[in-house]
Amino acid sequence: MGVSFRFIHAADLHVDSPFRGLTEVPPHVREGLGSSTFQAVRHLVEAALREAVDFVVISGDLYDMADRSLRAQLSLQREWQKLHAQGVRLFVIHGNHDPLSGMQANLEWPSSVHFFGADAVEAVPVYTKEGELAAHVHGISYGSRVVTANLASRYKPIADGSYQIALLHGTVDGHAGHDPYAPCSLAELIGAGFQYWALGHIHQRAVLHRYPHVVYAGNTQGRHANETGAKGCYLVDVSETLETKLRFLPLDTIRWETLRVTIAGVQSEQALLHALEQTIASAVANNEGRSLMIKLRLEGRGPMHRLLTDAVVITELLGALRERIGEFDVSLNSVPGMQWCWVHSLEAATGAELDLNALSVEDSFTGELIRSSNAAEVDEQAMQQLLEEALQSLSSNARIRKMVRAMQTERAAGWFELAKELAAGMLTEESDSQMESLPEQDAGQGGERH
Ligand SMILES: [Mn+2]
Repeated sequence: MGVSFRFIHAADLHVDSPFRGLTEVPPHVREGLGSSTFQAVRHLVEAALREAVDFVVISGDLYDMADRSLRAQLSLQREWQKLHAQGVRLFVIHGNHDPLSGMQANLEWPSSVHFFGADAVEAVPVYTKEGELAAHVHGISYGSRVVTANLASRYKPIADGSYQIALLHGTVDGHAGHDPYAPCSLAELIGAGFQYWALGHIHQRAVLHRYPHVVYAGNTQGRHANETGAKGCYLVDVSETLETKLRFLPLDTIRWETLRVTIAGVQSEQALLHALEQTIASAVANNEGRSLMIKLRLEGRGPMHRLLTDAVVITELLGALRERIGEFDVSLNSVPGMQWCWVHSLEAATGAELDLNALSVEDSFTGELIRSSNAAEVDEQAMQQLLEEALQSLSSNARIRKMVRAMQTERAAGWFELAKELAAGMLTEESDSQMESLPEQDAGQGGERH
């Protein structure tokens, strides 16, 4: 029999992340974003004390930059002192964003904080507040930014019946869109003899396996439009029989969301604006009191499509929405430090009203286009060839070529579908407008097929 204990697993705090590339952001939003990664750490410590955990583990990337900002270091020092004062131990490994080689201020850290070194995997016993041996925490930090070696294979459990926790900053089974640092396989982690792999590096939280547990805590605060949804840490309860229970605790102050709005059935600008506002209002109401960074994405097919292909219209619509959000709930946006929402972008991925099925049987150029694209969609080689031909004019620039290639593998099918609809839409619209300009008797003849 072991002892029951409770700990928090967090990772990827990225304290003092800069929020670049956001234009036209009002001061309260800019300030909110700037302090959000700091706020998440305060929430982490509050949660640890509120939930009376025995210890906390953090699996790398505490700082956003290898050369840590002084503000970030002082903030963490202050927060860790609160844990120390309550007898809560903290175990830290550093990751690719904050390797040990980075510039660090000469600060005194509370003695209860354990920073793992980069030379070897170290195992540290950890005790409950009552002084019983609860677990061993194993870890190794990144010495420099790029670690391509398999670190997981260096972890060896201590077979004394205590719970074995391994802190690792790395990539399990490869992960699209992430630097493949410290790569390892899930099978390898499962077979290593540990009860809990506390992982960091991938910012989307995920429980990859239970018994043994292999867990990404995800980051504590979303940092851009692609890090959507609630962000936080896992509260882990271990029973005397080593039963392990996880509970997600949100720590974020600002949430990034993509809200999809369909234009199907929307007949006017007024109705479109109304639909967008309704979507925003309900997202705000369902956001657990957090501030909201919103990307609006218009989708579907409908009569408003043609209007939305005009970039000026999109810009004006976005501007109008930003103004109206400020008005439709004054209490939401005017009190400093209170919950707010901001639409950081509006994009239209809409289509004209088309009946692709009906068009595909037409004996016309449009029909032929749809038929051949339908055929290519199920034939990867044909699709690749068409894409390569289409993108040839871009391939003279090495950087663009590289970028296109990287995107191509992931998105080819999506692009193709989009291109088909776009082309069919353009052709249909063109023939519509030609029809309008033709004298009636000519339009009516239509005997010859092209
Ligand atoms: Mn990270």
